Amino acid sequence: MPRYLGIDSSTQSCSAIVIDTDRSEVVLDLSVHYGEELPHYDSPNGYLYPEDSVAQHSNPLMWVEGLELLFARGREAGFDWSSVAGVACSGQQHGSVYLNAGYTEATWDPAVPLVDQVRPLLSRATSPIWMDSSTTKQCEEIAEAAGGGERVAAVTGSRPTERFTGPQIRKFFQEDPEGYQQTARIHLVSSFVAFLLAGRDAPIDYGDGAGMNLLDLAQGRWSDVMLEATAPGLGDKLPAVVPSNTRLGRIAPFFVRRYGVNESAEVVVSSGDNPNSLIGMGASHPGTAVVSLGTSDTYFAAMTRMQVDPAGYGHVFGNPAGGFMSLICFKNGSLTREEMAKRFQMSWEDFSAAIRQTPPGNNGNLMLPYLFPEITPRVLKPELKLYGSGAFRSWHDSAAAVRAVVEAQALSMRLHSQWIAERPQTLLVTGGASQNDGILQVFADVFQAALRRLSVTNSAALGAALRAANACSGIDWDALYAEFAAPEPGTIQPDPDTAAVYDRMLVELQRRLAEVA
Ligand code: XUL
Repeated sequence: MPRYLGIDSSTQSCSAIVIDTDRSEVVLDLSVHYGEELPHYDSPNGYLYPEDSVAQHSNPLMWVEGLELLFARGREAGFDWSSVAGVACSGQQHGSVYLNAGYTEATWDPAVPLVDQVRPLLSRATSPIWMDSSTTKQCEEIAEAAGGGERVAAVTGSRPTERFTGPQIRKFFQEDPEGYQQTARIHLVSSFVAFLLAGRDAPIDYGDGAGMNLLDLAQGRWSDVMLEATAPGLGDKLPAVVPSNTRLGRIAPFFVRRYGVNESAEVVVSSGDNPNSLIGMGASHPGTAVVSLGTSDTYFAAMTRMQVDPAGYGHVFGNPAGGFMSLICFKNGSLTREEMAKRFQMSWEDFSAAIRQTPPGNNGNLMLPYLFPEITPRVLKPELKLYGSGAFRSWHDSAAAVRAVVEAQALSMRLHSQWIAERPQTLLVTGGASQNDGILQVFADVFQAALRRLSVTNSAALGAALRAANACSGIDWDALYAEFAAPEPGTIQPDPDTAAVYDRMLVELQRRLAEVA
């Protein structure tokens, strides 16, 4: 039975993809939007507090109900769940779920909705998620106790970071010591879903575990120093940490009885959405980097040897295919590009044309493109700052302004990914803006790398399905990528004549950033 299920429990929705490895086909692709389909959780976008709140939580029961709904939807659509041989999950990174000691006794009763069986097991009603940045104090305390931010980065792959699970756990321990005391198990969103599927305790993998500021990434085990710096008795509350291809055994009988899943279907350990996406985009080998041009822009790539960003912006996670991966997040992505298009009333065709009309290097015009506070590099007072000709600086040169925003974004991405030893020969691009040829040519020239577009849309769920196939049947990554994650035909080649221009511009950008960041 060569069918494998990947489930992604993400911020706004959860989704399921089933791949058939014999037919090289995706045979099921569905999703449940929390805000629309589970309105009783009062979370139109999947979280509970207003968008601009520093604290951000979700109701973990919404994730449980969403998961069951996926199985129900599949059955309603006539999908035969008994054809699935293995399942793996992906979860939004960093979010955490808190269970009391009752979790050890949990055996899901097929006659009762899962959500009603999980409710009494929660020791904390809500789950902090990756959008929460309320733990600056805890990050400072952890850094202090563990020998400084750089030391923490050297061990865990990231400096203490507000949204990461360790600082969030510390905050819970400080604000609700009794709740912390009653917590017997702390899961990540991803391992929580594996716990639901397996119906018994589930470990955390190196991919998602690295997003906690708790894992000794090089050693592949929880770091005693980090556990101690975070909260008392934390080691006992965390599941085991294991490689990303670990099989956890059969799916819980609950899913067999209620939805007709095959009783011998195996559950594979979960991972985070970014590590899963690395797989779903076929990018787990060093030399290929993924550039995702979305609401935020992200850059991620496999790395063979663990290295950390000396500037402290980038993160290192476990690569599910072995080794490590980098992840760098730039907050000023599409919304900042859109601001330019709006300001000059341009369509995306006009936007592309503006880039074509202007030369690489933009006649010396340069922009610092910070419409919003930026995390890479840290810019707290956002501003669109212009340097260059008078017409450009007074916003009278629309074509130059458009090129400037894209060049600055691409150059900043190159600059802030330089700490990764492997230079990419190929960039795989995805996300809304990857449809724009003008934008892509700038990225190819700035990086002096060939660009290929990816057509995969739900890379996290697909990556989970590919991980299930790899772990359960041993099909190797290259064979899976060729069938399910091949980039679109055609390559955008860099123009070698632009290399020197962008080398110079990179130095100029760095100089300007030093003035504001
Ligand atoms: C990564 C991060 C986000 C979430 C989104 O560090 O915070 O990409 O994983 O789900």
